[in-house]
Amino acid sequence: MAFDIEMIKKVYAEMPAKVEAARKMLGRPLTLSEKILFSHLHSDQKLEGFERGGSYVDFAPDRVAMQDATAQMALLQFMQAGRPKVAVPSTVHCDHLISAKVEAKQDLQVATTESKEVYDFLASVSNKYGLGFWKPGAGIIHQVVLENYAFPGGMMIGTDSHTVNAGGLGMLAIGVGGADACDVMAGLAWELKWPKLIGIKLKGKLNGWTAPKDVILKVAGILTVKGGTGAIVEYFGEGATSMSCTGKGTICNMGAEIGATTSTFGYDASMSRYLSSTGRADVAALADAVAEHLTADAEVYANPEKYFDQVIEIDLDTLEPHLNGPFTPDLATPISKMKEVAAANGWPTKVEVGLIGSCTNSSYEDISRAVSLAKQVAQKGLTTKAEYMITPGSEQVRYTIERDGFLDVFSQIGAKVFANACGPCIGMWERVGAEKKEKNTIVHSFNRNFAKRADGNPNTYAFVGSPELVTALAIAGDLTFNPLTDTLTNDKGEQVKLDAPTGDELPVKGFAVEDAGYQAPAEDGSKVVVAVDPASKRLQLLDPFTAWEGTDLKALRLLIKAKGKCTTDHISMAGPWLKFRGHLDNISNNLLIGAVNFFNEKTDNVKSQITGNYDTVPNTQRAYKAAGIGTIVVGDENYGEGSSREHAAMEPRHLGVRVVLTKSFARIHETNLKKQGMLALTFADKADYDKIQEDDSIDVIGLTSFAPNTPLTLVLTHKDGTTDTIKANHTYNQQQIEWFKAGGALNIIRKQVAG
Ligand code: MIC
Ligand code: SF4
Repeated sequence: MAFDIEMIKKVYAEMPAKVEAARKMLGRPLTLSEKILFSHLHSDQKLEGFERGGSYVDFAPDRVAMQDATAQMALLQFMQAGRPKVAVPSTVHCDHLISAKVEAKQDLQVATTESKEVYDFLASVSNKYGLGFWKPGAGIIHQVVLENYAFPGGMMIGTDSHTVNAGGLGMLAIGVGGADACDVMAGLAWELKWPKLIGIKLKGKLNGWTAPKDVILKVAGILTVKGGTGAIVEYFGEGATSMSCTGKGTICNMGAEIGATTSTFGYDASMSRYLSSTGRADVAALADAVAEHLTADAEVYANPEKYFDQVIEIDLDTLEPHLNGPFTPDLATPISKMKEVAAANGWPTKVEVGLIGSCTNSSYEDISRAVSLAKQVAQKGLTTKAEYMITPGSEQVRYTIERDGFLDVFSQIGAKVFANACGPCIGMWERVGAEKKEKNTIVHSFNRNFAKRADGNPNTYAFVGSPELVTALAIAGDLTFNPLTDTLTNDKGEQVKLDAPTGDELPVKGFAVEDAGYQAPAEDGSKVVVAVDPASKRLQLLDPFTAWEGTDLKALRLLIKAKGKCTTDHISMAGPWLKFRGHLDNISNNLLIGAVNFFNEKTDNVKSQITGNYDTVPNTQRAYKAAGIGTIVVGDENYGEGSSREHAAMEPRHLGVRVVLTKSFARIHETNLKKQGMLALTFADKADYDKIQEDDSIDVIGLTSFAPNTPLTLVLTHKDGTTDTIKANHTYNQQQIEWFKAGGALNIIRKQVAG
């Protein structure tokens, strides 16, 4: 039986009436996204015709998921909220803290010793407050959620940007910071700006070498890393219904890379098959009974232009396999053009390593299709030129592919199988020789390829492709190899072609697993004690941040003016720093160390206005803090793109940064800053970015009358005594202004829950 089946029954029982009420109120057919949004309004939220991209709306999500690297902060905050138990079904997944070094078993053992304190903390908090706990080795959060918890028409939030993966099962699943998760677990409403809607019609059917991944690689090329901001992407058409459920998951997963709030697909037979094969025929039967509400009204998909803000059409019959990269997931190149493009850009074309798996692409189907290529190596007398590595998404997938002989086939081409965890996808790859910083190319089926992300080497050129294409390129050892047209030389000196991949959507013999790695919480958790050692280097209980002083902010110093791409990986790096995710003061030592200083083009090297000398960003900021001087961080476009990690907002808050002023923000990061009581502002005139000078002292005027839709004024006093006055916009609503005044949202929740 499925987890939380009573909750799912309740959602479906209430859905028809809620959908009908919304349809009547709007007087028009509804998209699937609207049906799910309207049927999850919080009970205190009045039903009205919300403005897309305008209205802030309160929702009541069905569930919460957290992974170990973000759960620590989310749960440390939850512990302050004063509730005995979580208000909605919630789970914790241990996946981010496991390094990929030797192979699964050994690596897992190292992690469970190294991170014992953190795992024990997460297990005992889960036990106490009623959360399901998935042990290290159980799998990657999004795969485990898809296999166990996601359900069509549901709404969930998760403290990871790729929570959106569950859109593959027809959910609205949204990535948030830990403070948002804390609200929902505490029984409060969750607020989101009513999203815009992008409709993507998939014409034709996938065939040959083309995979679901290529759909999202193509979409990323069209929309870029910013194009989905504030929008839900809804896929439909023949290409959607003819694709597997896990393939849909891949597409939704990587929707995070276009900044989309989330992506989703209407309920169809592929989802029903997936639910049944993962032991949830009961959920499939319930979904079948309300199927008409789990997809858009027919008129919507017949005339999408009338109902979506933007419509994109992709023809799967002619879609080519793509490779996106390097250094950004939206630089899309069809494989047939790679020869030319790589030569023009000077990208190294020898593929050193091919990596498949991760939360994005580790379904049974993905692996079986990759296996069909690996088998051809022996059959055709080839040798695999690059190293090849696999990170299975869950123990259930791993166990099943081992049973079905796939791991044996992979081992024949020299593959290494890492633990069911994030590993190389998040810098937890102890790659031999990475410290030499050599220029080199890798290909992987993950979702992100920002600089240094996989192995810490800034000169690793990482390209994202489908598991099938990654496997073919690893066999060829060449980035420009086009398996559709090119041949390889075999051991007899003959020219051979790889046959197009084939595979099974789901295991013919069904999924199997011995120990899935789940631990249920105690019935009565009140006696469970959660201990945090005050001397711990990895965990630190939180102190509330101080409230706003009630005045304008005067004489803030510029900490850094970041140039160009500044993702959450630049603001709060992962890899070796993941171990401090539960210790705010220690992790603050990575504050903005990856950001490029506009004035000297260096990373982690900024001028201190106290000493006039250059030092690291954390040292400089700690000196300002000690001197009681507030500071400001200035950023470029889409600042905070990427992860949901709220550390990127809590670190500057903890160290005394008061304002982050940018040309634009990524959604989750902007909310995280607001939640932690920071001022997140944008230039009213983007050209004013150029007016910010290295020695500026900056006043923020207008805070005593801080109000929604009213810009603030910034006065920049330059070193030579001249000044510039500029306008800064913000998107704070009244509630969010209260967070700012209270010094952070948590200070308010604490009062609400106590009262
Ligand atoms: C990522 O893919 O960047 C991560 C690591 O999963 C993050 C979460 C984190 O920083 O802990 C994400 O995507 O939100
Ligand atoms: Fe883990 Fe990578 Fe997925 Fe993030 S994107 S959850 S790091 S596997």
